[in-house]
Amino acid sequence: MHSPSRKDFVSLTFTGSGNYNSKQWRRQSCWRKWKQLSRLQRNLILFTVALMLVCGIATYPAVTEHFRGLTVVVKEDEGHVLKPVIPEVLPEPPSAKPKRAPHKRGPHGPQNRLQKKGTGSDIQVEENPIQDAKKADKEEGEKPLVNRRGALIEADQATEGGTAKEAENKVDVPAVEQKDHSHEPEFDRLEAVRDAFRHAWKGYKEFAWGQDELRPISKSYGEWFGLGLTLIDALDTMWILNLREEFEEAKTWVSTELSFNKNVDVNLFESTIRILGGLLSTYHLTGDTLFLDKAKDIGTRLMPAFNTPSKIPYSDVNIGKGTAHPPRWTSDSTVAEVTSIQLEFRELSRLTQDTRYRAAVDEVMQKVHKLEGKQDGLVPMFINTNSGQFTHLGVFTLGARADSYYEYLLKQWIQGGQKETELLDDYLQALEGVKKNLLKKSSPNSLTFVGELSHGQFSPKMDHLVCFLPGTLALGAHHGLPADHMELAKQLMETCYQMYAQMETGLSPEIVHFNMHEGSIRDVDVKLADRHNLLRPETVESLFYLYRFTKDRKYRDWGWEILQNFNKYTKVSTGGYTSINNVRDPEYPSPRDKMESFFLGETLKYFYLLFSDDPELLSLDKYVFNTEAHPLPIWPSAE
Ligand code: DMJ
Repeated sequence: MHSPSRKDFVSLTFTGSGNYNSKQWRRQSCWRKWKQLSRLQRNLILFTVALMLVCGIATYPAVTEHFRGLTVVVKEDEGHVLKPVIPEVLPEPPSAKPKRAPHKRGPHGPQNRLQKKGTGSDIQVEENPIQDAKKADKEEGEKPLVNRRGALIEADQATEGGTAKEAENKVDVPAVEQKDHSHEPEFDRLEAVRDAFRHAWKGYKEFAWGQDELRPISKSYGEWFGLGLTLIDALDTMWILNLREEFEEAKTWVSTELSFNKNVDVNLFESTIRILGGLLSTYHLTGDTLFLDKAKDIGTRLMPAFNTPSKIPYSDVNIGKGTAHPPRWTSDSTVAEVTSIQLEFRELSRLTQDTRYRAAVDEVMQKVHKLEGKQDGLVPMFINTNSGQFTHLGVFTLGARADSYYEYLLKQWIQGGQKETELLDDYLQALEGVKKNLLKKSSPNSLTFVGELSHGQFSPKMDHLVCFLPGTLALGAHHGLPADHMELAKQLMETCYQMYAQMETGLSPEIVHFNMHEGSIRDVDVKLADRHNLLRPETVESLFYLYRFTKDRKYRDWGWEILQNFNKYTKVSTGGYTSINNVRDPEYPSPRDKMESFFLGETLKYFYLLFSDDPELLSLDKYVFNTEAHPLPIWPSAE
């Protein structure tokens, strides 16, 4: 705002006759002014101009690097040369190539059919680097497996000073064992995941230590909550991948630097799933009460969010001041956000014997259960914190803003020992709603997909976020829900894989639109604005569930392809991985300069679990993963 006394105006000076715009007039006038200056003034101006020129030349490469995604590479024989970041991503070490087991069933289905047809599709199958990689893999063939680093993995199971036993609030959950995986047929793939984690961690450690997110291209960081988000999100991944040194460093940071007594606004959902969830699962895996204490601290600080007229929580909390508020522009909260914090707060109550956390989140579920405005069990995307009613009625999606509502219905039922039938009923009904309203087939390859509904109008739009669904369906079937859930899971898994395989980089965009008209050339269209990939986990997550339950190796091979493509197109040579803007341009995928915390918290963890042959490594009969891939125990049946 301007102060009242200030006036903005444009001053125009008319020079009467003569063309003041003419070059000659300007040249003469400048020269006259120059001559009028003293010698000292002239020297000063000349010196400043020279200085600016020198600075400009010196900083030019750094500036252009930032804007063009280039990085300076020093080669011994060539001096400094500029290379695009993405081609400069580190190549896979040859030994990390997949060693195919003799019974391997390679990727098949619509993608292969597309290749054979040779239609006018704009997917350049022949020139596709993924296809080339596949060919190379085939040639490498069925070589015997060689364990490269077997001896390096230690089965050290010690937890920090046996503190779990000394804890005030004793919990009888055994710390997860660290096993030697070197004998496993997938050992090289596991090592590739560990390498990827180390590379991501290297960037984070060097340029963003203790900050929320790494910006790997500019070698800097971004702050969201100012709470070391990536570090906390990654704690249990490091434990599971047996990266003990990295884990210990991070733990020291948690114990000495992490403080929640900060005047910052945090998003209730994001900090619950990433921070509270990450701390609780790390406590369970390690038995170290440091993490439980921190979990209790953040959980308590988030509680003011529930002080609303309706008891539907606000989206934001100031964890230092203990105040909460909705976003500035509305008093609505997002349905997925208020219904996907339950696993964490319920577990916090169980561990602390303080019932307030669970009471708050259970009340939300009970309210949502009874609400009007659902369609066949499908929920709208917004809920008002004053009235407690759904708003923006008539729009239904399994993507952004609704996705994890469905996931948490099932997972809470599993967590609580399968007793809370309301949750199960809502889940089953919602799935019927999906089948009736949102499930369709694409053309030409009949891929089953989940679209969206807006006031009765179907849209064939599917977010990558929806790819959590195959995994959730499979998990339900594993826990005794109808077998057709598993059939649907397999079909949707194929679709999610195709969302990667049909792209030129082999990486899925954020959103696709499926073709439904007969005679379409290809199944998937991607709008210009939707071509980004944020290193999201959902497809890898589902591949993990599908492999665990079916043991069909194709799911691992699909995951392996995806990991290689992350390495090819998103790995930044100086450390870290970056989200990209364009999955359709393998020449220049256009780095976005951000590594999301869930890449370490979820994506890499699910890759590792997908390739691990140890069904006891986070058994799905003992653990349930929160929506940020943090495993929490399934409660013993007595509770
Ligand atoms: C994560 O924070 C969680 O998986 C959430 O449920 C959805 N968004 C991201 C990952 O895509």
